[in-house]
Amino acid sequence: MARSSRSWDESDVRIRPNKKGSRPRTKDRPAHADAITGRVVTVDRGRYTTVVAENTADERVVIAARARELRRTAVVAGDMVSLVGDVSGKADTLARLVRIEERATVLRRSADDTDPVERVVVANAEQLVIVVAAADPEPRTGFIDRALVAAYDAGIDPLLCVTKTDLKEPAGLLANYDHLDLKIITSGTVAETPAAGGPERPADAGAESADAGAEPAAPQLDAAAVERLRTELAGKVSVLLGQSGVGKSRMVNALTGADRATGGVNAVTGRGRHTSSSALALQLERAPAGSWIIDTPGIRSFGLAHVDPDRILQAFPDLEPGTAECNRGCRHTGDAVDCGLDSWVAAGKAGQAGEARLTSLRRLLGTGFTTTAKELGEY
Ligand SMILES: Nc1nc2c(ncn2[C@@H]2O[C@H](COP(=O)(O)OP(=O)(O)OP(=O)(O)O)[C@@H](O)[C@H]2O)c(=O)[nH]1
Ligand SMILES: [Mg+2]
Ligand SMILES: [Zn+2]
Repeated sequence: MARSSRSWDESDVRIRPNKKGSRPRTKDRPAHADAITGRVVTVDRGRYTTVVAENTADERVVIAARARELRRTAVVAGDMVSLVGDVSGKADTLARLVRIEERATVLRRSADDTDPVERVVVANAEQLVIVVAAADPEPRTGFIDRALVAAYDAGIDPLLCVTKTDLKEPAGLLANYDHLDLKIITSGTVAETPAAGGPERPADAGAESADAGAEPAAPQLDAAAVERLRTELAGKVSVLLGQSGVGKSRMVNALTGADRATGGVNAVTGRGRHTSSSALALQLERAPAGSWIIDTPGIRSFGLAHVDPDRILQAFPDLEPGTAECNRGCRHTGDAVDCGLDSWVAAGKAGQAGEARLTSLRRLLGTGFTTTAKELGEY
C-alpha cells in the first residue's frame, strides 16, 4: 500500500472542457456501466487508496483520483466507490473514482460546538470504538459522553475501550457508566516473564539466559484483551476514535498485524504526539471476511454542532426516562425550573454516578449550546 503514485498528477485525469463551451449533459457522460466497486482505505493528497475484489483471488489495491464532477464531494475512509479506467492496480496506474455509493452511516464531528463546518470522519462504520487511556493521557468523561452522542446520532453502535490499565485501575472511570448498557473492554500491557507461559526454552539454552536477573522483555499488550476486542470487531466495520496517545494504533497493529507507527505522550503537556496523521482502514486478522478496523488520527475535541439537542438527551438512556415528569418545554438545563431530572437523580434512579452524568448532560446541553474549542479542551 505504500506505493508511490507521484508520476501522476491531477491534470492527467481532468476532463477536457467541452468545446462548445456548455456543460456536458448527463446523457453524454459515460454511464460507467463497467465500473467496479472499491472500498476506500485511506486518502492522501487527492489520491484514494481502495481495495477491490475483496476476499477473492483478485483482491488488490487500486489507487484512484476523483473524477472532476466529484471534486466538491468529500470521499473518506470507509466509503464504497465506483472505479473506472485502469483498475489493474499495477504500479503507477491510476483509476478514476466516479461515484460514491450510498453510505450506510456517516460519523461526523465539528471542531467545536459552534463550528458550522462538520467533518465526516468515516463512512459506513457499524461500530464506534471510543478509546481512552486509564492514564497518560488522563481520561475525560466529557469526551466519552460526546462520542456516545455522536455514535447515537449516526446510528452506530458504541463500544468503550479503556487502554493502559497497567498504569492505573480504571474502576473509578468505569463507575460513571455502570447504569448504561455500554460494552466495555479494558486492555493493558503485561510484562512477559519466562514463567508466565512464554515460549519454552530448549534445555541447553545456557544458564545465563535463563537467569531470573536477565533483561525483562518489553511489555506486550495483554493477548486476552486483544482477543476480546477481536471478538467484538468480528464481521463488522469499526472505527477507533480517541485522543492522541491513547494507544489506538498499537491496538490496531495487534489486531491486524500492521506496523503503524506508535508514539509516546509528552511528559510536560500529557498529550500525545499525533503520530497517526490520516485515517486508515485495515482488515482484521483471524476474523471473517468483512471485518475492518479504521484507525484514525488522535482528536482533541468532539464538537457536536451538528447534533440536535433532543438527540443529545436520547444518548443518555440512564437519565432520559426522568424527563417524564418535566414541565412542557423543559430544556433540562441547569437553570430549568422543576426539571424532572433533578428528582430522578436524587432518588438514585440513575445510580451512584447519576449526579456526574447529569452534570455531563447539562454541559452538553449548555445554555445556548456555545461551547468553544478552548472549553472543549477541558474534556
Ligand atoms: N503502558 C501502556 N502503554 C501503551 C498501551 N497501549 C499503548 N501504549 C503506548 O502509548 C503510546 C501511544 O500509542 P499509539 O498507539 O501511538 O497511540 P494513538 O492513539 O495511535 O495516538 P495518535 O496516533 O497520536 O492518535 C505508545 O508509546 C504505546 O506503546 C498500554 O496498554 N499500556
Ligand atoms: Mg495512532
Ligand atoms: Zn427537564
